[in-house]
Amino acid sequence: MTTAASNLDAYWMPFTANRDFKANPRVISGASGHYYTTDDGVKLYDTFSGLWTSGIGHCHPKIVEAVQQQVAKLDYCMSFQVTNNKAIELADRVTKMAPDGIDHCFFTNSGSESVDTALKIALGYHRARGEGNRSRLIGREKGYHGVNFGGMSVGGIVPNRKIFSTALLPGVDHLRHTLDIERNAFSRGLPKHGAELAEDLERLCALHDGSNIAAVIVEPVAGSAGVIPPPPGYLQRLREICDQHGILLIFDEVIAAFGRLGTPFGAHRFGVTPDIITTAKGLTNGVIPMGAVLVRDTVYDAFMQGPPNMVEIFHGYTYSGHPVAAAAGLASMDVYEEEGIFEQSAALEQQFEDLLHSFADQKHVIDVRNFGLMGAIEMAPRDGAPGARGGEAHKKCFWDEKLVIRNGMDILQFSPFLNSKPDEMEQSFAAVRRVLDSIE
Ligand code: PXG
Ligand code: PLP
Repeated sequence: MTTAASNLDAYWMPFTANRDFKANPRVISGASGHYYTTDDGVKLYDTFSGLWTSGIGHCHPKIVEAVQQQVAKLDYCMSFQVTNNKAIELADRVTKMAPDGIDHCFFTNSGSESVDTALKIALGYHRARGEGNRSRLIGREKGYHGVNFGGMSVGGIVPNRKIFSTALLPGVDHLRHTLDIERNAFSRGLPKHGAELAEDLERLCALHDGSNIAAVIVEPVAGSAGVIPPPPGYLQRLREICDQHGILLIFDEVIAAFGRLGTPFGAHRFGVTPDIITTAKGLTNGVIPMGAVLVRDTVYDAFMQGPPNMVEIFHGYTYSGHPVAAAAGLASMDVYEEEGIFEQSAALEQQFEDLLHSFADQKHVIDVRNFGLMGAIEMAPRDGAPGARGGEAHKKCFWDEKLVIRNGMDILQFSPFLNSKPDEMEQSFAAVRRVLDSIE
């Protein structure tokens, strides 16, 4: 790569082994469609749609044009007590795409901000209804809800929490995770066993009394922890228990929304409607940072009381509903609809599942999991060196096969484009196979 090493030192990279990276930097400077390019013109195939973000592909002309036009017309305007036309339009558009009953949209700038916003909305909702005692929040082990204090507290990925353990929110409990390799290894789609784990919520209601619990937050399919689809009936059961106890159900759809599961939202795919949905990533196809929290009428309406000249929720970001981000969002919605992106995603699911499961007999592989266009190949860790195999696979794919893949420790994750070309998807997995063949 031609980027001068001296330029690199100032940059403290997120979720990256900085020293290892800087010894051998992997720097992208361009992208088009399904490929990245480096400074020196090397073309790489992207197997992860950015970071689960860019399902339509990179630099889609329609989104690029919308952003260019918007930035020249209205670059920014105050977001509190004034707004811009594009934010209004996007809120309307996204809520129309959302499940029935989810009719209001609060903008943020990322998934992490969406999650912290959703948790605050949940607490405010109960308080507005005179149930301020409902303050407990329930997450799930292995959940990822971003890195801000609220999302980290309800999250369940140990290294993300470990060094901040004294600063986590009080009053948070976790359901057990549903990953059960012993019983469910190599399941295609939803795993058979584990629906009973939803009863953990009943146990927590019995312990604290359900009337003290504000909200439960789960990813419909856990993403970051290595693609953990729910057992059939699990999400339905969470919904039932929440209804019985007056608890809000939050689906964190930062990954699942906008076609990743072949439907507009994960909620559609599972036929379960939560009270609040958090999104980001695919909202703008990753082009401009933006997130959104979508809420039911009942939640919004609970805030709309008291003197009408008073702010109803003392919360918001300088860049909430940013006009350039909203323009990127609107163009993304156009492309999703005009190009039938969600239908394309659904049509690719079987091929993707078959390709992933062809790794079942590969050495080191102990599980393969998939649902929609989310997939993972889990390798056993090398003795005394957890994460080494996954890290080597990532680097070998990059350097030897011109393929960008994502690994979380020894789990390889795949998030193909929603409009992937079948032959390119096949070739990319053939390359991954060559790499895994070469890893001890
Ligand atoms: N919730 C969920 C369900 C996510 O997947 C976030 C919240 C946080 O979003 P921001 O925009 O603040 O990063 C996410 C983000 C991975 C990976 O390797 C996944 C995410 C981010 C980085 C890596 O799976 N998801
Ligand atoms: N810190 C300071 C000093 C600020 O003035 C602001 C916003 O005005 C923030 C943090 C929050 O920034 P944002 O609204 O971009 O999240």
